[in-house]
Amino acid sequence: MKTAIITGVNGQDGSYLSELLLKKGYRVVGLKRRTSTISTGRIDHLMGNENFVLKYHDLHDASCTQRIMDEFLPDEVYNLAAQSHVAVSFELPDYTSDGICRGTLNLLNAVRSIHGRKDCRFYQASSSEMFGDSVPKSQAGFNEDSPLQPVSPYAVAKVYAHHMTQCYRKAYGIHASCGILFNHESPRRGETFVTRKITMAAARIKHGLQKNLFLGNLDAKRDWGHAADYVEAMWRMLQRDTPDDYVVATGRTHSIREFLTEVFDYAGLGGWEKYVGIDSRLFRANEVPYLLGDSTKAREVLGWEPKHDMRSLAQSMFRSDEAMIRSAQVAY
Ligand code: NAP
Ligand code: F7E
Repeated sequence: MKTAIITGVNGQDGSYLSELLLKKGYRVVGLKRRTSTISTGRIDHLMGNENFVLKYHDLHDASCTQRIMDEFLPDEVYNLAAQSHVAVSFELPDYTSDGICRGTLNLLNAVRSIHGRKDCRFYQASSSEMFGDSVPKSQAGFNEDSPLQPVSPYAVAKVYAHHMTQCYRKAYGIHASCGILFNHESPRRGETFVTRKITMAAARIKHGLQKNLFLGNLDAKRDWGHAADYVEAMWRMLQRDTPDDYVVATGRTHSIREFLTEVFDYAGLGGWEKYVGIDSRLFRANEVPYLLGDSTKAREVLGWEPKHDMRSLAQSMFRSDEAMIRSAQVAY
């Protein structure tokens, strides 16, 4: 039985990846940080599985990282933990950078320390935010060779972690791969990211629980896929004989405005303009205006393909949020 360690296990991607690996027969050691309120909603359904182990860990705690690595001698490590909100990273630049930079380095050092005792493979959650405000040279979008031009503390930190992972791969022969994932969402997406904010608001407006929705820049464009599809690509990267970096994306881009239209029309609410206001406080100090990913390499080398597009994603997120409201109404 293979053992995989997942940092940020209770996050959106951690929950889907845990499900995938447990189905494949892995023992999953999920790492979560201590929070003052319970934060296991996305993984509660896995707690009864005897192959699922939950341990406390924090990106900022190097000794804990090393101890866990020595205790479990994992076959695979997926580094998904991060303060992952771009807008928040402008308010918490030190905290965001420390966690992503130092936290990734702690993990790489811990993997290096067991190298030789164990063929341990490492996955780094790199991000399309690293392309920043640059313009793709090809119409197909950004690929693995596109220049990185980060414009937020979050993205700058992710570039550091990305390069450090490549550095440890070259210097020490560690099987370390970076997935440059474009935005991926799901019904489990955090409630302050724009897609989930929109689907939750539409469901609440439809059921009379909310009147308005306030958003920032509606013109930014994103290449949105489904998180369940994207964790499959992470796993495939670590099954290759050779470590490498891969862009994971749908190859389609849409504005926030288009996502709003899709959700509000699907909800039967008609034009979103009746409900949506613009709040200048939700604009960012720097914006990433346009993201489109060219995942040709992942498709050709990993045999990976996304199953969802923006439309099916938006609709499934709305349905899930509406179902939650309906079940709450029945309960009360
Ligand atoms: P997420 O839902 O925000 O999950 C992040 C996880 O990291 C949570 O479990 C969080 O714990 C944990 N975490 C935060 N700070 C930590 C710390 N100091 N120590 C230990 N754990 C900590 O993010 P996601 O969408 O699943 O994304 C997974 C990874 O992929 C992240 O690294 C993100 O930056 C990256 N990424 C995401 C996307 C995307 O579109 N989703 C695209 C590219 C890259 P709490 O629940 O306690 O906060
Ligand atoms: O913003 C605009 C905002 O916060 C998307 C993270 O997973 O993907 C994610 O980062 C766009 C931006 O995601 C609101 O200005 C307008 O242009 O949903 P988001 P993100 O910043 O793209 C990347 C790939 C990651 O790696 C990150 O971890 O939507 N926008 N109005 C808004 N965004 C938010 N959050 N809230 C608004 O009210």
